[in-house]
Amino acid sequence: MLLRNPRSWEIAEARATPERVAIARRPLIKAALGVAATGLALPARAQSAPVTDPRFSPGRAITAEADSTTYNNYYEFGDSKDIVQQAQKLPQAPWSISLAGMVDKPRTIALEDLLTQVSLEERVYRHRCVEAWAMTVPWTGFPLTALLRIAQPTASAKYVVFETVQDRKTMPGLRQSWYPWPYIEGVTMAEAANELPFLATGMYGKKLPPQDGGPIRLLLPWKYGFKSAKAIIKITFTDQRPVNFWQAINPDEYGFWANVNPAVPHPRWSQATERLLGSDERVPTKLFNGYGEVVASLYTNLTSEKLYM
Ligand SMILES: Nc1nc2c(c(=O)[nH]1)N[C@H]1C(S)=C(S)[C@@H](COP(=O)(O)O)O[C@H]1N2
Ligand SMILES: [Mo]
Repeated sequence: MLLRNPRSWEIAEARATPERVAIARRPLIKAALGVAATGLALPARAQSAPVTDPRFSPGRAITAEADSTTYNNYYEFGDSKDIVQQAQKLPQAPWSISLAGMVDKPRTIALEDLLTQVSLEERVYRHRCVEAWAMTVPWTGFPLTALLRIAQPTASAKYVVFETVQDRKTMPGLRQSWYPWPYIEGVTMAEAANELPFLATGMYGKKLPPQDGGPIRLLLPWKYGFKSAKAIIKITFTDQRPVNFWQAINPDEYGFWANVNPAVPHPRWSQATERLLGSDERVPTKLFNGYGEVVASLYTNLTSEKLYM
């Protein structure tokens, strides 16, 4: 685990650690005490479960797995929230990802090979959909920065573009030809190099289920949820700003940056509050979804851009 100075958005762990994660960590604490008491050294890799990084304590309760894994946005499977059953049909293996465009060596890498080159960790992130529902989920995966080290983008690359699989056999939504398939999303290289972007292969300590983007999806927790593309098969480095899926559909309502901001309403609804999946409680939405301390500096010189839609 990386050690860094705590930031002000990291609240005291004792207060913030959700029960599930706290329980998961207990054997580790015991193991550490065991070392102190007996003087026995534990093998360095004594525990194989990913280490939970306390810096990503969410400050709110974790959404019940039964809620976050049954209420989904995944237009390839249809435009309802109830796509779980259909999504089970999407094959999850074998899976590979193309590293394309402005990289030292364009190539396709098997997901299992990619996973031998990164170390998995657990992060609890808040997720805020542009539709104003929100969830809090423990994800397993690795930081996008680890993928950047593997892909080796060239100095000309300015953007990273993520592309979702198009599986015509299992994804009925692809037949709706007015949508600009494939689903693509993108961020700037500066955003990609930030510590928050995360590639998830698991949630709640289990394999990432297909309805939530299995076998591998992006998470950009300070941006509206549509930026967090699912089922990624291609990552392209380019000097051209991509037109993402929702921006292509409706550029008056959805843009490239899509940073969460409660003060900037969607043209058709307020973004001031959000509804927590499960309890349906409404809570105030925060600028950058509460991650401003980590990401706000990315935007200080971009005042002429539409950063919040
Ligand atoms: N490929 C793909 N990725 C996608 C979407 C989608 O329709 N297709 N929906 C996005 C939206 S709008 C949200 S809010 C999140 C929802 O993730 P979840 O279903 O795991 O909660 O996925 C995002 N990623
Ligand atoms: Mo969303």
